Amino acid sequence: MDGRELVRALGSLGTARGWRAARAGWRTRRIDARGLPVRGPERARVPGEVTSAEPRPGGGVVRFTRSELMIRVVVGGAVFWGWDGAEPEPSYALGSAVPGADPRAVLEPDKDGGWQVVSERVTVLVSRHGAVEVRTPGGMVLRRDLPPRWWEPAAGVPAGAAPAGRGPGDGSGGGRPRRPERRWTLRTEVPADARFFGLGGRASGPRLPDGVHQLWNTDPKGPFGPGDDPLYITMPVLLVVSDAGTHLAFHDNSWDGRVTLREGEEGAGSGHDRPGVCETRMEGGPLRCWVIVGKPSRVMSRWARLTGTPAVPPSWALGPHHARWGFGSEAEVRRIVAGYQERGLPLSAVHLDIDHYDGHRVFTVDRERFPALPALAEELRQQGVRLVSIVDPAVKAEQGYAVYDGGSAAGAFVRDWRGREVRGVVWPGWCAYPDFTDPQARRWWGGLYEERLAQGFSGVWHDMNEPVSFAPAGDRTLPRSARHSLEGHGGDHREAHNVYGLAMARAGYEGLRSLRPDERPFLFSRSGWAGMQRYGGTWSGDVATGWPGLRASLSLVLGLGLCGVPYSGPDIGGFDGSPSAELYLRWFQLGAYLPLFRTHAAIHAGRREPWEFGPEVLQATRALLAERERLRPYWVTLAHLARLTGAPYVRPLWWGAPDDRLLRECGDAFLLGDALLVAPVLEPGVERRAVRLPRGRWYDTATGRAYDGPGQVMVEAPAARIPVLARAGSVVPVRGADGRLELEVWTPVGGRRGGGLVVPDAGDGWERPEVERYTVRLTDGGVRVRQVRAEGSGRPLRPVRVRP
Ligand code: NBV
Repeated sequence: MDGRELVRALGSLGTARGWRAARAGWRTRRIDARGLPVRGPERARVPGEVTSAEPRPGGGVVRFTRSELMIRVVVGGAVFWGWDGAEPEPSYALGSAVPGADPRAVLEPDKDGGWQVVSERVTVLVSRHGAVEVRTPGGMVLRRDLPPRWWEPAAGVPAGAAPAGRGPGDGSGGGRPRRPERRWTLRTEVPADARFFGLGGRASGPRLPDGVHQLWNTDPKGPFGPGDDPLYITMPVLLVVSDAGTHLAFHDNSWDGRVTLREGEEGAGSGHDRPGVCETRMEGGPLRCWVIVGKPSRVMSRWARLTGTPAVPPSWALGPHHARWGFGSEAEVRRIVAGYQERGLPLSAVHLDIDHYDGHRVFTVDRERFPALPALAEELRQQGVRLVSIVDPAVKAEQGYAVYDGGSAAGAFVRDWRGREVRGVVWPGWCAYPDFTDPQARRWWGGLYEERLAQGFSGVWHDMNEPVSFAPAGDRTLPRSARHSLEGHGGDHREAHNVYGLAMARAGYEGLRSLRPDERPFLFSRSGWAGMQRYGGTWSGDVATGWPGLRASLSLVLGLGLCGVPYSGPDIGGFDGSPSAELYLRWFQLGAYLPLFRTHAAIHAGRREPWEFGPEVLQATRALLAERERLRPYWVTLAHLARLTGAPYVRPLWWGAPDDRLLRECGDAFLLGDALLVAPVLEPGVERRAVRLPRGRWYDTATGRAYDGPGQVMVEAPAARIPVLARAGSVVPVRGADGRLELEVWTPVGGRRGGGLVVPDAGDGWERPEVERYTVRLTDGGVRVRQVRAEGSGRPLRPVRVRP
């Protein structure tokens, strides 16, 4: 416990909740002391020498004296490898249709006594001692995994034996597991110039710094900044970008772990390159990995194919949201909505936090403060404003409370090794936790959303699902020995923890889908794991108010996008305290160009309404809100393109040019789709800022001034403006003055073609709108825009406006 923690721990003892939390922490330790396997002396094991190999579809199995490795290239080019019997499934990350083996990929001996699988997109080489190298078809080395190392009880465990928690008596029932899991370590070398991205939502990025990155979803116990790691969403998904190529590596393993990164150095020591190193250590679970190689767009499209395409939010969710912990009453909600309307500020949604619950009980309403929620919801809906509800997983353990009684009767709550319901402490006091890894519990939970729909809510916001149980110190979550179903395989919280939020999202999403089959659910979740995009998005969590928090907001959104989770955004203004007018405005400017555009703050924090910061801020936010609405068709297009191609809406500048080293370093600007480059101001007192441009011509959308990339330029960024540049030749669908979709076309450079895709809004149901394709050319007669159709290209049917 560090000093800060100790002070906080002692302070919390002064309240009833603090005492309960202290008891919960103590109970957790006691339960774990008896419920976790005892770790005795261990010894390290490596695979040994290669002995034989056996071809199988897409690759084959290579055997070593003490281990075996299976390699499979699947259709589309992703590579899977797994040690000691690990297969792609079962997996929480993978979508419903895991691609089949690519029959053209064949295992064959290589000249050094090892084996190789050559496929169209990638070559995998396995050395005699179990090192695995991934190369491009041109022979460039993208990564080299050294032979892995396992730690196992010194007494010896046969290679490939079933891990703990899988045998009879070791499942979700009870009893101490027979023996500990095998921990493992894998050291990977990457090119000296490689840069690392991803690992879930990280506050210090998007280029990940050297050092240790934990893989354990964590509520950081208060507002966080760039130095805090880990946060709510961790995932073993790493994107590695180097001159040799880009690849994504995913260790499909939800156990507690850590990734230690060290960037390499070119020409280090006697002129040799020092490779970059990534060391992955996991406390248990399978040693298996997916590797996807190619251009960033291709990598992300394969990743979406593997883990499922991102849910498309309903169009209204792409508009502005206003949230607040502590509205406290219907009257206050009305006051806020009226405040927007009176000032001509568009608003799409209002979010109600835990203060609208009855005594913090999930799926209830405080009837004194919110006596007629369905009527309020309807009234707001008439005004074009939706209501979104927070949903916490912890259920007050109180007999007579229908949700608790129902969950208990359904056997839906997590139990300890003795078979008793696990208790934790959250807002309502002592709570039980649904086991979302149990399909039956998910069904039960999903049905509860009927109550939310009946209250008039249009979407849900999952919170506290790391999951959190308050404790004055240490890990604020369930005991690691707590039992989980894990889809019937049985296991404990060490394996279930990181997928808890993901499984809760699944429960909510599937519940909403079956309750309201004609509408796409709107769901976003604080915690999650690889694959969570199938069910919805996320948000920053409690980002600290301050300039570092503003920077962290962008890092989170970019990093999550590269892990396949494209819909997210920060609490505009930060979660705690009171931002200055300048900071609030700069945050609002950034938020207006991120997928989830939402102001939010803690119960005792200062105001976050745009009119609370003076007339200049109000005027500037009004313009931003109007621009967000004007760009709504572009946002709808980006949401559908994320579904179709896996490309995040918000992309790093190196997206189209991963070999541009200067762009790889650049974390203070981003691409919004193919057309726009957004350069937010992330520091105080700035009037102009440097922007690094990718290749091509870029127009400042405010002044029309053209800049040619690659290179760095200075652009004007006075307080009221966020620099946004448009790529020459791009087509941006916008909402015209009459509300119809128009094409804003940015003049291409002479002799170069441009173009773009547009996906019209087909409502909030499941209809798949047709993608429109446009080409743009600069001819003697001016800018020529054509729509490409099956029967040949022709004039676009939509109005066109050429800019600048
Ligand atoms: O429900 C209250 C808050 C919520 O406003 C916030 O957005 C979440 O990240 N919640 C955390 C729980 C309490 C945090 C101190």
